[in-house]
Amino acid sequence: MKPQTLVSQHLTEIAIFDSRLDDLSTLLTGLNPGVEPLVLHSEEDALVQIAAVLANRQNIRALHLIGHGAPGMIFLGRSPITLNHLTATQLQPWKDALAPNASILIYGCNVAEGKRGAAFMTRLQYLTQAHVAASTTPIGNAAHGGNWELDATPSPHAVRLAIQPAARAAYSGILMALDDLSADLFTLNGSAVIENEGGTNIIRLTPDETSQSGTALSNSKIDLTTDWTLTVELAFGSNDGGADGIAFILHNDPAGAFIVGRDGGELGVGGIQNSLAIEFDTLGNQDLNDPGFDHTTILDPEQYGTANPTTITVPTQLGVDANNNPLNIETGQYFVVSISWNAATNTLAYSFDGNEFAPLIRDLVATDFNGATEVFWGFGGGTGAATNPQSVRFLAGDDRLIRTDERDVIVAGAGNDTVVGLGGNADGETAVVKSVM
Ligand SMILES: [Ca+2]
Ligand SMILES: [Ca+2]
Ligand SMILES: [Ca+2]
Repeated sequence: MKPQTLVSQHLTEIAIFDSRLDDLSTLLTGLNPGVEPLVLHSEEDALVQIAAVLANRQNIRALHLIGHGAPGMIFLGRSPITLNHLTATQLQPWKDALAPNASILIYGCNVAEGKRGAAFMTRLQYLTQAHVAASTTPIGNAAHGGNWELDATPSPHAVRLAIQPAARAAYSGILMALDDLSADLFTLNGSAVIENEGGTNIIRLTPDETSQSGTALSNSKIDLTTDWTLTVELAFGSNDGGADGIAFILHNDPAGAFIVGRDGGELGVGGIQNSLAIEFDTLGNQDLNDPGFDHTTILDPEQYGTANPTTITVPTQLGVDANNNPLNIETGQYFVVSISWNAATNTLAYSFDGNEFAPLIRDLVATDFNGATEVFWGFGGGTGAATNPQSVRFLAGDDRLIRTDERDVIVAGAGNDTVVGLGGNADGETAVVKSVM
């Protein structure tokens, strides 16, 4: 036997951390002796980084993945690893480096939860031939509802945590991705992805690239026979010369949550049927009769590309700046947007950064939704020749956002990916409205 073979047969473990974890030093210093730490760069693809580290390695006994989680996904590096990323090609370096009967332990909240989580586990196990363990519940500090038990595993003896008990007890954070909100709520289409931004997970509707369109659409419908209020935060990028903006949409398109509209000035919602939108528009399109300043209007996305006007209410500036000029919203900051529906008076009202606009009073069910009293809701974004990164963020711990009953996560990747055949949407269930304010 050659000496280098003896060296390579030294069994080892690698703990791979997402750099954005709170209190990371507690976890790093609390590793078992002999476990190699690797902290991933947040701006680079995790699978590429892990493959580089595993290249030419053999007999790795355990890989520990530590990052924020949600059902069927773990947030490592630039974007989350979801079922769509688990391919034989991507995981060949893992398979080559792992020892027989090796373990992959995933420390992220709820990664193994539900059908989506189970499918993620099964595919990872199949492609790596390792024992895979993860949790169906939150991981982390007990005060936040967490623990450190990886309860989902086919082989409990293979679950040997890399982080020592004292460090687990001392860890203050929780490895939850989304404040129990957006992953369960939305299907992401087109360019939309979930990204971690300074420790908070947000939906990036468009990257800062040309000709993008993305939507985040609810998996459950919202009921127009009840009153509701939605409150979210929107950001439009920081290039005033950029474009095109974000639209809130309500719709009853036959494609349900699995649709993205046209890009550019149509804000990712153009062409979605049986729909109504509120736009926050950062580019004056002459062909759409836009004013030259950043503006808002309620409009009909079906009318884009027709001879009819899209606008229903008069386009209005979103606020005023210190010089009493129309407010520029391409400042990089998040603005609070609140949208409410009064069923008795058929009134759709909304505010942006505290400014209220002319409400729309009309029978949306008959006029816009082809008779449907329950419709999908969500957000679209578009870029054209001019670009900006455009994002939706949810107010942490704020239950003014409409909540639904528990859902499988459905996340489509960039482009026109087919959503993996898991979970259901458009099953006719009604969103449960909590704490309407
Ligand atoms: Ca602009
Ligand atoms: Ca526009
Ligand atoms: Ca602007």
